[in-house]
Amino acid sequence: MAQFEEVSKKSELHPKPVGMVQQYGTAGFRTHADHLDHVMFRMGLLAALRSRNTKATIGVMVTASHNPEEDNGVKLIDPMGEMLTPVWEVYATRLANAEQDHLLTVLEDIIEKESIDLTQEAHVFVGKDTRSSSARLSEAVLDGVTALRGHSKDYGLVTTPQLHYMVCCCNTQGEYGQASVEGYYHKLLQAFAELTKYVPNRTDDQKCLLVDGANGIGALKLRELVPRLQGELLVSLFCDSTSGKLNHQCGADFVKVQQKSPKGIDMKAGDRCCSFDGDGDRIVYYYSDAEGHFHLLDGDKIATLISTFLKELLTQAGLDLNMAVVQTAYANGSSTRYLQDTMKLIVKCTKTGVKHLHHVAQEFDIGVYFEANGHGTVLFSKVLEEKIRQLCKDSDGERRRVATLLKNSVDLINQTVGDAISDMLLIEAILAIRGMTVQQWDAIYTDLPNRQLKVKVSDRRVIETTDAERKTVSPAGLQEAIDGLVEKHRQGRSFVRPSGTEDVVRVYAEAETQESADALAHEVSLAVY
Ligand code: NG1
Ligand code: ZN
Repeated sequence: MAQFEEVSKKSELHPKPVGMVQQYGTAGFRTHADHLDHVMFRMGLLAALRSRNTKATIGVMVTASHNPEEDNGVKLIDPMGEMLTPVWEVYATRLANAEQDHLLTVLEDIIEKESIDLTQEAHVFVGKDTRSSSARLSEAVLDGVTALRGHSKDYGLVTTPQLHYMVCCCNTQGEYGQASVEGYYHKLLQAFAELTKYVPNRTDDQKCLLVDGANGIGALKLRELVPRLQGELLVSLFCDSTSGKLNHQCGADFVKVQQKSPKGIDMKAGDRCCSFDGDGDRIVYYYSDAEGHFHLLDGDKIATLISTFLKELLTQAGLDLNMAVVQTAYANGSSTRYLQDTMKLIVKCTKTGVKHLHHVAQEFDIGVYFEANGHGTVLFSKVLEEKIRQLCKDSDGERRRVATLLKNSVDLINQTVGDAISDMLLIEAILAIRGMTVQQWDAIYTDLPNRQLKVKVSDRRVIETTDAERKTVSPAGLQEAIDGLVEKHRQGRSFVRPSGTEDVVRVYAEAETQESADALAHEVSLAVY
């Protein structure tokens, strides 16, 4: 036990309130910041173990993304920049919930199960968002790493995808890029400049983009990046954290769920706008038309724009490779139909949570995945990356131009996880290359009107789902009731599922008209009670 003396001593400084139970969910641990100190310390311990277990650097990000300022959370990042593997999510939950006098027993159990050699070195990267609680909570993580004699590097204020990028760079010995914020900017800026280099005659109006930074870390980082875009993109930054509250009436989640523009943005008809979320891993676009109607371009529209662009390039380059778009049940029915029927792309549906989408996207040469809420990215197989590299070297003329566009698209995309900054630059580059306005992008297909609602129930876990969360299996009779309600609405579709991040049941409905979608969502909510 002598080897755990420091853990015992330090854990007394981060005591667990007796009886408190939390779960490592789709977004790690997430709750009111006052309940997280012991969880943070223990995630520092776990990261030091995971690092020894994988013989690689592990990341720990302190953030609660789009949740209100008072909340916070923590997620672990695995060696290639991906989400923590499921077995270790179970360890995370057990470690977080161990009562004070059981902590060492649970720790030893994990060490034994995974045959961890404590004499190995451990390396952990830590990052945090701009919440007022993030500074002290990330200190608790660092305490945990040190207590198990791990080495830590504190990146301070970074977006979630920036930390994922650092971890991946470090574990691939710089092959993915330099593991610094500067290295991240350098890679993205270079790829963006190359992509937009030959786009002729764009007016300032076409280069203008209004960005809502959700009063968070994304705004802070954009302020560093924008002056270096060399006038290729003219960004007006709103909700930039100088006055407003994080995620309050702004940010990607607010815009997506409320289907309206954020408070504080000064948008005129036709202006191209986008919103980040609180940790910079989600993005949605929007504009308002001459009649003042709000138009949202969510993750589904983004996936369509990107996959159409890449598919065309692949065809022009003569590369015959498999490509798929991965969605969740929240994807608008029109987007699925367009991708399948018009674009002839493979479309897959998975459970909510990016780790599920990421996993399926890895099965293809190009896997474009986006949640409707704007969280997503594109994955390229190693085989494809190599073919593109070869083509850049061996071809000339038009084929070489296309191969170079593909290469720079690969470099611009953060393949580790959804990234608002990287996605934004890619979207802007595609619109520029295709000479497309936001209205033309929006017109690719028309969304079915839809509505999302939250229902508070006494125990949301009684709802169990199947078929990528599109059907319920319990409680008995609920699915039949939903089917009966859906039948009454033209083009109706609806499903319910327990949220993994909030204590609510989420209801989704879409139908031919907004009135019909609203009515269906309301009727299904009543069936859930
Ligand atoms: P839950 O609370 O499980 O619905 C939400 C989002 C997910 C994902 C996670 C993690 C919706 C409907 N759900 O999950 O897509 O982003 O948060 O942040 O947007
Ligand atoms: Zn987020």
